[in-house]
Amino acid sequence: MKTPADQAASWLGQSMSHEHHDDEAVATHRYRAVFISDLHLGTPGCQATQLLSFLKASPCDHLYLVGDIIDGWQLRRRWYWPQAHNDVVQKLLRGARKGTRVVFVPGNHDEFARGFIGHQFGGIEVVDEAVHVTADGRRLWVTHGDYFDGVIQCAKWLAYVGDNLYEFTLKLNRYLNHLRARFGLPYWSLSAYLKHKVKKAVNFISDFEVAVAHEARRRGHQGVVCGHIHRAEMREIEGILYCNDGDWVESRTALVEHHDGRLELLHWGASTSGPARRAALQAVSA
Ligand SMILES: [Mn+2]
Repeated sequence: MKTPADQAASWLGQSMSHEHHDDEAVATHRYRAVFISDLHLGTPGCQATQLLSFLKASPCDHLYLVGDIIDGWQLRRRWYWPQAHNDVVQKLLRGARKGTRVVFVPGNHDEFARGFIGHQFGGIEVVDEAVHVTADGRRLWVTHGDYFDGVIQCAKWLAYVGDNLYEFTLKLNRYLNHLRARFGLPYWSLSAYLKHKVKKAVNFISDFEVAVAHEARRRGHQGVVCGHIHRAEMREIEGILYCNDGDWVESRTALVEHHDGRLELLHWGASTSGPARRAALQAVSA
């Protein structure tokens, strides 16, 4: 017969040997679904450490990787793959192994994966697009969004030029934030600010959003989840719920579905350090 001490020891042993011990310790929520995109793993801009802490704190039943997960464009030019990027991939694979349904919808930066539609990588399903049904029965069309980007579709070389300019802005951004951190100022995204200003001026964002929402309606869905333009958003466009889960280069945002079907756009802690801040999830929209 087991003594209480034996039972405690075996319970402790079990919990200690649990592979997710660390993860469970920081997990504050379990979501029904999590949507993330535009991680751009393989580039210095990717905020992999922050992403990893978000993933650890946000276990879920369905995880959608909505494109531009691994940046094949940048990797082809210059190989960049630090340990933190490995850790993210391993976390995703482990999630799939542990019962999370992980769905990968490739984007334009990881279009190499579009050659493997219908296949699985370690339990991660690769699909061209998906339909997610929320707990309250809404059908959300899941697509990266680059099919709506006229510039990228019509002239790929132009997109490459824009990409180089973007890389430069991100470099400047890292430098500025390094200085800001020294002076104790919080993180601030220069590139997000610039792009917001510039693209707003040419109405790119609103054109994109309306085009995506219209296509979702044409297909008979109640909403759409996309990424691509690195601008997190959740709003209704002519009766269609338009959701953009943002990115992990600038804004560190994710779309989550709670178990009652409620959708929420999350912005992962604005600071890069401090356990209290790390744990802080700020809802930017309900
Ligand atoms: Mn993209």
